Amino acid sequence: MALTHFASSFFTLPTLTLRNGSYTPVSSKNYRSLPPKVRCMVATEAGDQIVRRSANYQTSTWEYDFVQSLTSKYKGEPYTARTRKLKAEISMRLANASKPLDQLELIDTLQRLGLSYHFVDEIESILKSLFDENHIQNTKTANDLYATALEFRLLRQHGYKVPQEVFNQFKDEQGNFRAWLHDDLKGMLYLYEASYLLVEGESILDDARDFTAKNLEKYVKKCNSSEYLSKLVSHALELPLAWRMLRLEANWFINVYETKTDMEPILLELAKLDFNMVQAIHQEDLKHSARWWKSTRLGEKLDFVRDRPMENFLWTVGVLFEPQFSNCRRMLAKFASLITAIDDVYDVYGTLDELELFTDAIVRWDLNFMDQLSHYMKLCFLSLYNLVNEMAYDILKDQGVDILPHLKKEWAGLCKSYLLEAKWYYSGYTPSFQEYMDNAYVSISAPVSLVQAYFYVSSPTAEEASHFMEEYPDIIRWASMILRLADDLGTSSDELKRGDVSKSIQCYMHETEVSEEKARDYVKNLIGNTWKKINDYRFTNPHTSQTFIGVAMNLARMAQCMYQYGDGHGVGNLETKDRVKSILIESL
Ligand code: 0FV
Ligand code: MN
Ligand code: MN
Ligand code: MN
Ligand code: MN
Repeated sequence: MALTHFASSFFTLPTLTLRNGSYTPVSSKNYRSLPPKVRCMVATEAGDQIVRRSANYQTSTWEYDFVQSLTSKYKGEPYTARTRKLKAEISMRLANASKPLDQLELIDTLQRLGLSYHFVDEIESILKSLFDENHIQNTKTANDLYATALEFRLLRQHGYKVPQEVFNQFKDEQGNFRAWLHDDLKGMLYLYEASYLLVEGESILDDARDFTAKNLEKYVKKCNSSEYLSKLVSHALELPLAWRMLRLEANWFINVYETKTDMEPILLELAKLDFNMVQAIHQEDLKHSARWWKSTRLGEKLDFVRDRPMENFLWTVGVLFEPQFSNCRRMLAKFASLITAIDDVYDVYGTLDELELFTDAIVRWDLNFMDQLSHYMKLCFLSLYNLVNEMAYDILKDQGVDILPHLKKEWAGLCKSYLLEAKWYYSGYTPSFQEYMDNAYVSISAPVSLVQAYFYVSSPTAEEASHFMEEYPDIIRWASMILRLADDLGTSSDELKRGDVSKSIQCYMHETEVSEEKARDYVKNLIGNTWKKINDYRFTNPHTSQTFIGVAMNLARMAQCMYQYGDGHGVGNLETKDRVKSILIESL
């Protein structure tokens, strides 16, 4: 094997056109002089051996038989009867609470316990009337930071844009938050959580976040960490409520709420019962999608790919957990397993020639093209072809809409973005940060996943579906960017070691010549700024399906969860194992 076997065409410029305009090379500075650690080459003459890279991924931690053996007793009567009774009692409490603050506290607790999806209409009507009447601000709770921040957060979470100026009353003449607030721990915690509902340019909330974070950190250092409020504070500083994966948060909060001195047993009982009943549904969805993945035999025949049906299913629970979305969860989990495998084909195993042929086959969506593919690529192609068609058939029979053209377009887009990265890799090219992101928000597979989820959760007519695809709402891009950036923070160090394209951090370092630490800070900052755009999207697009907006936000949350402690997806670290256990295996 010699480097000369590298076809010179590897070093020609990529020619693909991106979704957002055409590709332009920057300068020779953007090219490596030699290919990186070369462990992969293409056979240019008969008899040449193809040496491929390997990611050395560990085998799955979860045995197939173990997954299939999961069962739960929390099904059917008498659990549903008990749930109905508890729900009715809590509805009464929501309606009869005498003060607005009592109602708000109850709503907050229901949300944190993962129960608010049972009380959507009641909560909406309470918040609407609070917003219309401006209750808290007009009453003597006005100078209560805790009450003001709680109301602000709940209203913003539900799409009401309360002005940030409600917090001006807590500032002095110089515009600083008043000194006495330092002693109001609860108020500061609630202001901190509220500040994450900000949109671009809201400097009062930016200041509020910095001010409260600084003071809460001081407090945490000297507090008794076993107290209820202290637990909430440490938890919030780790990751704010607005960015947390809902099911994991509910599971955590139920356990903490149980230790609260004045907790309400009826809320705790329903929370546990509901969590367990929903978990029973998740287990069936998990078993279904794991059976499908096993039946493709891709994990076994393509031994270089990540075989992660459990982790892939966890993603889908992060995206939508409610019982009625079983079909969507099952389909998204199957796709996630396939996407994870195909991503490894492009990033690790495939030769550039193979990848070009595969991309071509997907773009053409043509079975006749299959005989051009090598054996392992035929497996990938046909399983993907069948799954996409299965999904299109699902929607056609259930909703009467033919979405196959939309799905084909998304998949062509994803594969083209994968191929462009592969070309960058083989030509030793480092794109500018912007050029990288314009492609990488697609190559993280979030747009494909969100578009697919959209057809399930919004049940659009043919016209609505076409309109959606033409408009391609910005929130798809913002959520996808967060997934991409969080993934790069968690995975790019290993990716570069094994030989992969420069990711956001490296592109930024290359472009601006800053340290890795600075580049990572930049990326983290960008995640925060992208959340501001998502928040704004909700206020300015009241006609977009709220369920779909929730799905997009949940994908961003799930990304921050999965990569919170490094590569929770590919490596299957201890944190992911614990999360899988508490969400999918152990009942409360
Ligand atoms: C990430 O892997 C990966 F496989 C993802 C995000 C797919 C599963 C999840 C969903 C479909 C939501 P990796 O870090 O290798 O991805 P890149 O794009 O960096 O190669
Ligand atoms: Mn990739
Ligand atoms: Mn990859
Ligand atoms: Mn790659
Ligand atoms: Mn990655």
